Amino acid sequence: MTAQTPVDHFRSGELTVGVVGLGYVGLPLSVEIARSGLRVVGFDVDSETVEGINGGASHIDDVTEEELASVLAAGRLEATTDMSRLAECDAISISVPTPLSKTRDPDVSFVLAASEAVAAALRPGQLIVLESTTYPGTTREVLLPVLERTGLTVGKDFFLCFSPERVDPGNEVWKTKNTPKVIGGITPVCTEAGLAFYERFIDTMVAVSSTEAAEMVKILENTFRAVNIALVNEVALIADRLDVNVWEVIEAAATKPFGFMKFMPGPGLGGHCIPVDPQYLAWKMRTLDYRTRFIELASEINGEMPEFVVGKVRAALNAEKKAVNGARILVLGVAYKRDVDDIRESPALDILGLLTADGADVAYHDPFVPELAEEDLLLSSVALTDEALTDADVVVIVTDHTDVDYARVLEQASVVVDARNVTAPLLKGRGSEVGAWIVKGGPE
Ligand code: SAJ
Repeated sequence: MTAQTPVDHFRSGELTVGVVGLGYVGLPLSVEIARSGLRVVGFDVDSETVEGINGGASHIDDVTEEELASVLAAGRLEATTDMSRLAECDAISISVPTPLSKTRDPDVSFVLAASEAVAAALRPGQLIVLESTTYPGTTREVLLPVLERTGLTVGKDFFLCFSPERVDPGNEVWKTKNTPKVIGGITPVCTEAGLAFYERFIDTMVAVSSTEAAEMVKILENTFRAVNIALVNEVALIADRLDVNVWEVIEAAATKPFGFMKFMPGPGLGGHCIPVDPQYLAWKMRTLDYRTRFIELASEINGEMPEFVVGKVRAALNAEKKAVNGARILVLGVAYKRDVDDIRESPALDILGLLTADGADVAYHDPFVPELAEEDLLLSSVALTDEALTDADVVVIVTDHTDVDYARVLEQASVVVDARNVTAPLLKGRGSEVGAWIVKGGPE
């Protein structure tokens, strides 16, 4: 019987796994690991989250209460705020937030706090994997020094990898287990240990040569989206000046069966991933005296879209000889994208702010967002009654939630601005409003 190597231990040994951060990444990951037969201790600083999970309540839509109940009943998952229990864990995955600070710089304070907690409990043989999206270099420059202050040596006493989370909340097809997962270690044996561990519950693992490569993979994936969304937003600004229907043009271009990938213009770029991740790379490159021009340009163009939509509202009111000042404006949808309740970086907040600044009397309806309490926006979602629609001088569709009756909106409202072209199927064949942004009322 050959002696067990550390890698063998991760491949087939009895393991206790720690997952730090029980959000949209950590909780699905915890359940997946527990379902593979391993014991999981979930760590979170929020005691309500911890109590909720231990009580069988899932705060993450992608984890059903049945899935949670089954691993709790099997005794393979428990949540705690006691970070000292990290010492019990053979493998530790860190998926804590990596937001932007107020000055739009990376805020790695959550990663640092997690690293300190892991270091305090670090013992020989442990595998540590950072999953939070961050700039290339974070694992080696931020995590590694904190862990090596213990006197233990990476690649010998403990193993350290980066493996980007690829969770797409609400995606019914691609889930934690079946989405290919990239991983890169500080040393080759770190990568081997990471692969051996994740292969126990992830269908497809993709090894790369370093933590920097793995960090860069995720940033590329989301920068790709931000830049391509900015491209179609600029095409929208161009088409508007040429009086061309941008939505028609993109749908027709998308019939090309190769060499084209469809992105759609909209009111701007929202969410906690796509607007944020590229800025992590831009910041890192500024420290190396390099300007990431595509990222900056994409941010500039995506950032122009809220004002472009407000310009359409202004034009629609102007056609009725009305000013924005004092106008009653109803915004439909404030979440950052369809059928989610997340308002982080949502362009709707910019649009509401711009209209309010111009003196408009704004209201919003969003079935997923009952209350808004952002800086100087204190609003509650109004019921989408006929009266709410007829009373408004302009109704602006900013987020195209599925369960809104857009036919009724078109029927009841006198002026409609559609920033998502969601009304197109209803307007087909009824004249030029399709794809005009101002789809009812407005300039002749
Ligand atoms: N958006 C457009 N036009 C598009 C696509 C998106 O304006 O063609 C806007 C959305 O309305 C939203 C923002 O961009 O405001 C981001 O949209 P997104 O579709 O990229 O959705 P996210 O932020 O939920 O991105 C996540 C990402 N997942 C992770 O980073 C783990 C991304 O990698 C996924 O590809 C994406 O979900 C997805 O496919 O939905």
